[in-house]
Amino acid sequence: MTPSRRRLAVLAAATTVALVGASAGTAFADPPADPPEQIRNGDFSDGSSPWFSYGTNSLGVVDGQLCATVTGGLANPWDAGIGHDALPLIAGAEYTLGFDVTATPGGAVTAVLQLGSEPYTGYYSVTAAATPTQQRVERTFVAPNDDDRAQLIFQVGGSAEAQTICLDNVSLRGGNPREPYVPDTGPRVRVNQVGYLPGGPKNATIVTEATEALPWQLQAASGAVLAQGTTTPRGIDPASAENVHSVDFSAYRTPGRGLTLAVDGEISHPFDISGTLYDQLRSDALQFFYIQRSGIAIDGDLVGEEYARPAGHLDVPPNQGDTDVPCQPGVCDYRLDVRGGWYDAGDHGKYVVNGGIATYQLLSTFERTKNAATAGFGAALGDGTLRVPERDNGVPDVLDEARWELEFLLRMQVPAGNPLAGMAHHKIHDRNWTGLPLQPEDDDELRELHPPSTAATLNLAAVAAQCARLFAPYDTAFAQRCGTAAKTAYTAAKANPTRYASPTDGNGGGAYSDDDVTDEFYWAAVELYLTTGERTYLTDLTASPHHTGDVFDVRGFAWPSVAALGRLDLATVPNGLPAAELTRIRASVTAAADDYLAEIGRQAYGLPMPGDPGSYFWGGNGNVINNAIVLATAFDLTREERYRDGAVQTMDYILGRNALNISYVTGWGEHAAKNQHSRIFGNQLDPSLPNPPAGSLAGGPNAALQDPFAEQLLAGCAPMFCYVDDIASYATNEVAINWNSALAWLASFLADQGDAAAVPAPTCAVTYTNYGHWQGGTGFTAQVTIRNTGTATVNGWTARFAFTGDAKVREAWMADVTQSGATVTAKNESYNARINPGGTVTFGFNATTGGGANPSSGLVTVNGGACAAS
Ligand code: 9MR
Ligand code: 9MR
Repeated sequence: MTPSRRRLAVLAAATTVALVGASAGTAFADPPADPPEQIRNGDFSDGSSPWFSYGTNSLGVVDGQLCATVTGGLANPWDAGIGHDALPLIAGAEYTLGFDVTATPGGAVTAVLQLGSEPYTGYYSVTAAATPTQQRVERTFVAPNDDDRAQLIFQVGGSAEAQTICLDNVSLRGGNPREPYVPDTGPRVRVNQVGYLPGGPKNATIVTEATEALPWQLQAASGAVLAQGTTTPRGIDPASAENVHSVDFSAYRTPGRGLTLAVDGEISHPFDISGTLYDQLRSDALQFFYIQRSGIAIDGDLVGEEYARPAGHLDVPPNQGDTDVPCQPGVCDYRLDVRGGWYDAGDHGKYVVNGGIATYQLLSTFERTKNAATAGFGAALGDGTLRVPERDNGVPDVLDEARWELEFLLRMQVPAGNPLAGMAHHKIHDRNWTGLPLQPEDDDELRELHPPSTAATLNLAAVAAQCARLFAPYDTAFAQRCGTAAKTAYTAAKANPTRYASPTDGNGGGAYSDDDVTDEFYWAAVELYLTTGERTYLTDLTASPHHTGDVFDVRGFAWPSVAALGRLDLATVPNGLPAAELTRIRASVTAAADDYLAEIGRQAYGLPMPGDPGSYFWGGNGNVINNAIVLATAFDLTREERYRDGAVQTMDYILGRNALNISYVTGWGEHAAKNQHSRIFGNQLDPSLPNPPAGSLAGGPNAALQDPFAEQLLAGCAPMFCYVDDIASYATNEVAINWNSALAWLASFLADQGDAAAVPAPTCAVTYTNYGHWQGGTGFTAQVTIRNTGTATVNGWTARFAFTGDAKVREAWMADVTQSGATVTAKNESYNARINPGGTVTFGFNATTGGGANPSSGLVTVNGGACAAS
């Protein structure tokens, strides 16, 4: 029996029980005079959200009513339904359920209040004989159980004929006034529960009534006092509406474990001071992607048996996808094999726009290792560093992981010979929303391709272009496939520049609509330019308003606003822009970073995000981290420590220095989120399932309260409190690939900082001279000169740099040169090991290339230290 059949059989039995068990008028408590409304958007004035359907052919608002069409001849009433989740029921309290209903031509509609997951225990139900003439049904009953997340389903299946069913003015009033929800915020001293880097900033926030400075003590695990001082009163923090003080104990730099901060009679959660805090977070955050993979069995030997599961969506029943997927009716007449990729989030949908930014950030995590002085050419991200099936294949594992999604994104491209060839379908997902929990292999919904969109096409163009340059050293055929797809997509997007995904196409999957794709055009042009060096992309990117516009919003960037991705890459990936242009672009990154630092200074919790409700939105943790990525990039560009400090402080917020005293990353910190909304990691609903794996980031506080659970629980919350670690709250507490990709990038940066010691002044300067391409363009000759600008004699040297694309050293002189991937390592010969202060050595090489941009390397290190370019 498939899980959904099991669920429906139980539901049928429960319905009968509920009809017998519930009767009106036996209230145990006096109903309040004005009983509260529990249903959200019951008059559908706000579209169809948060309503959903299953087993129907369509769901939408028509003339102000919520209407669904249902196929005739479904075996059971419960084979199709329209529903609302997260209704709070209080045992013994009285409720009135009311709704207007029509059915055309006419049939039974049963409203069932039930447990929202297996065994779908029924609490109450009522059946209406619905006709084309609207009738109002209203019943009063007493709830038999407590349930914070009850589900209301209108069962609309089982008629012999197809039906159109419409609902209006759905209402569930009743319940005693609820106790206001008071989250457990633990000790009033808020710290980064994971810890602090020895040489980095160390800040904490204290919630207190006190208005005068208070003494603080940093304590060892033994209780011994390691440092002390006084707090800085900060007044009422607008984001949390609490009176707070801050503490800066940065001056204490000694590594230790289990430290605490004591202030105002409270002791913080324990934390470490260590230079290796983030090494494991880097791999945990990246490991999330393997566990989210579609179309492959997850291997328990790699990630632990609790996360092992069969492959999802390979057309093994009851799955209906993803190897031969039709379009939504009327959208196309072909079918595509779109297997693979990652599940986007807590749902089983796969969306090209969000897959785009997530893939970009994994690829960028890798690309940074070629251009950032602290990233050491990627040893920590190399082959064999992650627990993925492709480990030990000679390709860095983070690239293997990104490729899993890249292959899916390429499959979403409309094949040649079809209308809109070269564009990418916006998304593929279930026709109807499924319930929670649900393992991918158990999903029996029809999967459909949604119309191609310009935004999706440009996401494909951008990341396929990145793919082309980054995979070139490892897999020429794949890199070329990416390069061709990128160009084809870009051309198709230019021919179809305004095909927007519909904001109302959101049943069974997220809409991911976006009606401004100028930023996607800019990003794609940048990536294509960086990869190919071709003038046509340079012309386009230069003409974009985003090339000179302010792309670094104070509230961060995310999937709908990607101009920042282009700007960051122009600033960091070597390219042929004129020096003055590069200077301007890099200055725009540092200017944005300065703004974020100023914001960090204003926020008592030290995050780079303003404190108003508009700054706390769906997935805001991703935007907060993306602002830290701008700070980190500013550090990579300038090596100015204040930018690194800003990135560290942002992580403090994510890992516990916040009003809820919670780490938003599963498994990290004393008190961490663990019930994120996910069909796979449904432990809160089914204890036999795991929680999300360590390293899973929650979306975070969302003052707009966009799911019914958060809305009923958190009404009136101050912005930073608008979060609940409950699986029902998808608008505050989901996992998603684009948030985890941001976390992975930042964790990797922080891991690279080690102790965060003072940045050493360079003791070398290099000149990298490319003498130009040979005739026929098959290669080039280059020379590197290293000058010792320090005061000590260098005795033996190893220089490193990386090519941007496919270049391969063929032969070298005056150094012993080897190459791994794009990274070139040059060691001195016996005769030129010594470089006196002020002296120089030079080596040269011939390299072959199949084409593409071939700018001078942006970073050369000597004996591990970054050299100044000269
Ligand atoms: O699980 C879905 C989550 O991934 C989405 O972010 C969210 C908004 O689109 O919707 C969730 O699905 C819910 C649906 O919208 C309404 N019915 C219940 C679904 C699960 O809670
Ligand atoms: O991250 C998305 C957020 O920016 C939107 O406001 C929200 C509502 O449209 O959707 C979020 O994305 C969800 C997607 O629609 C469906 N899969 C889960 C995503 C994360 O919640």
